[in-house]
Amino acid sequence: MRVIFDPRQTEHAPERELHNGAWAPYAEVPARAESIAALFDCQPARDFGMAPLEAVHAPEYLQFLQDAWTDWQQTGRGGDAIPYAFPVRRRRALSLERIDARMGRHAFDAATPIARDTWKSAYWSAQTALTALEDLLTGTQPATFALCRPPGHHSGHDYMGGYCYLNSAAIAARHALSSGAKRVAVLDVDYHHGNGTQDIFYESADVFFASIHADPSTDYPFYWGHADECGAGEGQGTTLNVPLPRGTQWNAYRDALAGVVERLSAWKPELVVVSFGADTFAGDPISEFLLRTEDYEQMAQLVATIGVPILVVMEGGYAIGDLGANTASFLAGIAT
Ligand code: Q9C
Ligand code: ZN
Repeated sequence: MRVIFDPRQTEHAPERELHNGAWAPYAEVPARAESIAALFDCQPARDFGMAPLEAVHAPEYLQFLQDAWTDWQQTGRGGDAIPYAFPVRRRRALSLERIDARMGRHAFDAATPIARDTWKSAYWSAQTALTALEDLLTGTQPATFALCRPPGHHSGHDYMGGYCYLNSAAIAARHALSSGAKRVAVLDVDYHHGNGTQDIFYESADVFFASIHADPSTDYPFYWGHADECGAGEGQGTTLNVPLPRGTQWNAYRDALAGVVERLSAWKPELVVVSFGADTFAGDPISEFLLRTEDYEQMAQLVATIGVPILVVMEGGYAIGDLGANTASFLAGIAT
């Protein structure tokens, strides 16, 4: 399997996050990516520039991500920039200058700090996905792996959240369309619903977004990912959400995935982008599904039955001691 990993992605290192209302060490640490990279012969990212990012994210949001840490430092506070006040829906779309207001305007949670090197790492995370996409489209292999960090699937058109700043999977999917693909599927198997990706493609007929995730009635991100969210406008019917209860094991997960794979196969995508999170693992410290290492190989084999090229993009997974083995298990199943 061709694996793209850019070491600049490990420079992003926030100190702490607000986890269930209390300060906790930041779970999305550089060692996550390093523990996976150590198992493969990785190639660095190539630079596709800003245009593919601008095709997904608002220019003002991209500028905000580049400015936020410096602007925050200029208040004299030190530490990571953390949003704490949010414009609730129905407020006017005010465009305020103060960094505190800009933080809230571009975030949906307080769990996603901006540290000194956040922009650099997020930029190279997106470029990692673009590089793996190009290698997939120009090569002969059935799949490539973008070892992205920070993750992306909670990030929307103009917002960050859930450890995500730039939506690398969405950026790759849209770049595939601009490179000539007509129908691209994004299959999100992270424990958490991929709300950012869903929002980005909610009204798009050329991208099918399907997600299996913890029921948002009980789990983050709460306000997206319910089974009745099916897309809108031209995208009506091209969003599919399958929420599963806490405690889900492989047998029930497999049945849900089989149904999703059937729907995707019937839609006939030319390419599948898999948002792969290993936080469905039984030992994950922040999640409540019960998959085992060997289940990931079977999961991938089922996904591979769709029979089209597959770009695997790394999302979450926080059991660092098992993350490499779980990811390798998935990649083994994709390639066989
Ligand atoms: N107890 C990804 O896996 N923590 N992001 C919320 C819930 C944020 C997870 C607190 C979890 C984000 C990419
Ligand atoms: Zn997750």
